Amino acid sequence: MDSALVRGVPDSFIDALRGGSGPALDADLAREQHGVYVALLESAGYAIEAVAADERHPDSVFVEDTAVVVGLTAVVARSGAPTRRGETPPIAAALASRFSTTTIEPPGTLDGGDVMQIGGSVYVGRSRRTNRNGIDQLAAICATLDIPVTTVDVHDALHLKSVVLPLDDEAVLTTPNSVDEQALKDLLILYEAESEHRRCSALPMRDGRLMVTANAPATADMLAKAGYSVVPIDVSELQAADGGLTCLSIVFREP
Ligand code: CIR
Repeated sequence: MDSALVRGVPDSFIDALRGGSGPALDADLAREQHGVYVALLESAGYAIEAVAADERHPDSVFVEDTAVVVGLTAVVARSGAPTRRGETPPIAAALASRFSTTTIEPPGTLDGGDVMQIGGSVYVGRSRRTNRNGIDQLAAICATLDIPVTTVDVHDALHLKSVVLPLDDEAVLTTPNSVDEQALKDLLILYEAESEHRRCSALPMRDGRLMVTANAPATADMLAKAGYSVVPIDVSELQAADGGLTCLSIVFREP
């Protein structure tokens, strides 16, 4: 059985971290869009485990950043954003009931949004949030599981998966000039439409459909022509706080 761990949107979401400026964030709209996202995952057959919203942590809806499941191990992250480090305990507890658990220790930092799993390999973004020491700790865990790890320098994005998104077992959707693409040479790279710079996020679901953000119709069209079964979804308010589709869940197979 495949499960998705999600977390509700707190009212404090209006204070979420964001790289740029823009209109004030709207927690009610974010909650509504998040509800559609969760319903879509449910319609694809995921068992949903919803962790209660946490008012003390405005960014806690972006649950992907708090932990990574590799094999039968859950790695509890240590965010490069100190204000996000208190988000992990309930997520760690939910995962500890299924997996053996280990934690990224200081001075390592790692955000789950920098960890991409595709075709049996792990790619980790070295970014403002994830440092060398954090990557080394994750790589040591993966080495015990025989999972190859490749570091990808992220030049111009918050996280690796802000701009490089797995579409299936071999292809990624990428924003040009955002990461060291040489590190992705074993993957098939599809590019986001130029007119939609940084707008597109995508999430492949277990039933074969591909969630794609509704504000990137040209990219969605390209993906549909490439054979993907695209389902558009509007998560604009969550994107306004620098989130994408992957960051709203931790998806795993029940052991
Ligand atoms: C942050 O800056 O941490 C949040 N406002 C956005 C996190 C998005 N997470 C992700 O892409 N994995």
